[in-house]
Amino acid sequence: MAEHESLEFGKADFVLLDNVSLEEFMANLKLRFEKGRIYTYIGEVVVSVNPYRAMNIYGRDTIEQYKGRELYERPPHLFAIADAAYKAMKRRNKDTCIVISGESGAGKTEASKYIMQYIAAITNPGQRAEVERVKNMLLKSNCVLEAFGNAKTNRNDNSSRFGKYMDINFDFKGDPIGGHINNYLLEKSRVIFQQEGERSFHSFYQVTNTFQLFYSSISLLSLSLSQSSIDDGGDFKAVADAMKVIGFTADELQTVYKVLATILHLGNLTFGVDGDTTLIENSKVVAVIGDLLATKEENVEKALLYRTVATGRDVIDKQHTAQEASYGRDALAKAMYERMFCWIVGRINDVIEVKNYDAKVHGKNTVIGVLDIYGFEIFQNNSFEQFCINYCNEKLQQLFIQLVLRQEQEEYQREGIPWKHIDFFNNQIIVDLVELQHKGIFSVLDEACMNVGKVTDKVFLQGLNSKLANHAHYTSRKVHKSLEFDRDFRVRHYAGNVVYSVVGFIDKNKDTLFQDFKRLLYNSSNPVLKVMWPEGKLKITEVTKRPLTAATLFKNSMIALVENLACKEPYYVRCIKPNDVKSPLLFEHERCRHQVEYLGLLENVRVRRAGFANRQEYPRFLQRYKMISEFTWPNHDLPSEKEAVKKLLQGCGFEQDVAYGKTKVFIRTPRTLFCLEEQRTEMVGRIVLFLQKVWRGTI
Ligand code: AOV
Ligand code: MG
Repeated sequence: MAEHESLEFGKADFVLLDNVSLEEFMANLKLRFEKGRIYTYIGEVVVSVNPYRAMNIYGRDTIEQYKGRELYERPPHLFAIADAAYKAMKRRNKDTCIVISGESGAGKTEASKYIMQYIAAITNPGQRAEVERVKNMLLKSNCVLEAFGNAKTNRNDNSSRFGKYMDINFDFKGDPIGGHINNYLLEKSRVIFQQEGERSFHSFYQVTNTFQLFYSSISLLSLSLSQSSIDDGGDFKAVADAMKVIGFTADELQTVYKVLATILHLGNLTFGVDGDTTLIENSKVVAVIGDLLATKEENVEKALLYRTVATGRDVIDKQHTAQEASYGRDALAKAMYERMFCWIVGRINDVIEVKNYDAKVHGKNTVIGVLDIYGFEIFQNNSFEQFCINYCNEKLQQLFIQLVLRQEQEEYQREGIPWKHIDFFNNQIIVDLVELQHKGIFSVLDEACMNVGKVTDKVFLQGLNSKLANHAHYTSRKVHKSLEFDRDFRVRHYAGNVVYSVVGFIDKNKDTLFQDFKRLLYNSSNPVLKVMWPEGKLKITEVTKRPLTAATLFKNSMIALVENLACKEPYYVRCIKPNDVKSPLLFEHERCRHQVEYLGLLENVRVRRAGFANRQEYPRFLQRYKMISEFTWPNHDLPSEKEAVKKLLQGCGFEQDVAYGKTKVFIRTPRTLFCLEEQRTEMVGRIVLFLQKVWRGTI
């Protein structure tokens, strides 16, 4: 139970609700939101509601209040969770991770930044220069990655369009000595297409603004730009400064701008035909691109219009149709952006990677991982990217189910306490629907892509229908006439139904980029650009292997991510989006209820309570409550602290409501904790009164 919070703000921990019902849960959540208490616990899980306004709760003074404290000593806060993860890591030498989940716009990215800021603020009391450098890099990396990996969507003005997992490494003193970022599937299709009301990646607007390019002359960028919430010009400077601090050279920065400019120019290229010949209609653009890419104009033109193919022993140049050329142009634009993004992540990793650390001398270096992914999303039109993003969220929900249950179970086992099972909706069935070998949607997609001859999205849909028509979480128009279009299929996700259009699935999964482009970029005389395209050095005859599909790569990366998280001690932040209009005042009951349900928060409370609402290590418990028992105040003469706690609780009549583990006392109902707290408050009052009298000499 968190101290310093009166009931006027509702219950600081949902475990303390009188009845665990949806109504009470919602009432408490709403009350707290309205009172500006955006964080509430479920045991050690933080439930966070996006306030959509600046809160004065992240400053230095607040950090000081949480530093080194136990979770229950202060009102619920992200800082408390960050501190718990940090303490577990430091005290018990454990690798920990903080998993932040919730749908798009719920506040994950903001939370991850506050958590990193907190960790940076509480470490390195000795002010070691190298540690300060590392901290600065870690913090600065956020701004850079957001510029290139975030965009305005219809759900969030600063939506993460890539998944991010960041490890922070600590030395034996508990100071950060480095880190590593893993990035997951960037939504690169955004480079060439944005839904109505959305924008491309922030980086494009930052450069166009700064270099005074005219939006109207750039066909790739949507025109819906009146964004008071985004200051592109100001951000440009901040990003450039951050990149310089991280160590990007002037040449590297220039190359980044050139890549962005190239992509924008590519968007203006159009193709036509003259008899049998495909040609570029606005060839002036080609010269500009050649210039930007430090390569010859004719090389650019050739790569855009021809494809080198090996037929037996011969190598020939095959001309594209106008349609193929447009496809190639788009693929090039997307690939250049994605490559550059991965290269930026790689460059950041170069500078933050742990160096000169000898575990034999200094002891194990431990890790806190922070996971901030793209949240579950449903748009008007959902494609391959949404499918991947939503699958990623399914995986994390599955992990939550497993770990939250497993953790409880393991703790009871470890402490020798019997455990009672609580049912969850287990979304494993949906995870399987997507990723199962041979039968899952990804497998069907890969199979369709392997077909020789003309592979169409329709073939893929037929494959789905023949394999999955009877699946409880799959529907298509063939099975269910309520779907609007033939091209659609619907998945019943844990967080809601999503209708996906199969259009583009095959192309996006194959993710073909003609080898000619890779060679073009590899042969650039700009060395920075060249290193982004190492495989361009292969000759046409050397390229034979079929690359893994986008779906398979993503699936493998998700499986690896989950394995990595599962072997760390997890801490959870569950973010809730209060409304769809970014209002700080509106608590839309239905929207919130839906999230509470699919996140499994009520079950989370039940599990926590069916077990025990509260658990504390014996010494700590005794320290707090010893004044309420004559057996323990001011000191006890019992053989152990465990015995002393037993005696204390027997004396108060709470024997029925508690269990004694090996190192902790477990308290079943919150009421017991209340009573203990009440008695403590009363005794503390009496003791203070007594001492005052002693000081005044009246006793
Ligand atoms: P997300 O990361 O969960 O969405 P963000 O963290 O980007 O969501 O939050 C969306 C917006 O909500 C931010 O840009 C802020 O305006 C506001 N916000 C969130 N948390 C806070 C907070 N603690 N205090 C004040 N404002 C906040 V996505 O990346 O789209 O899944 O893909
Ligand atoms: Mg985000």
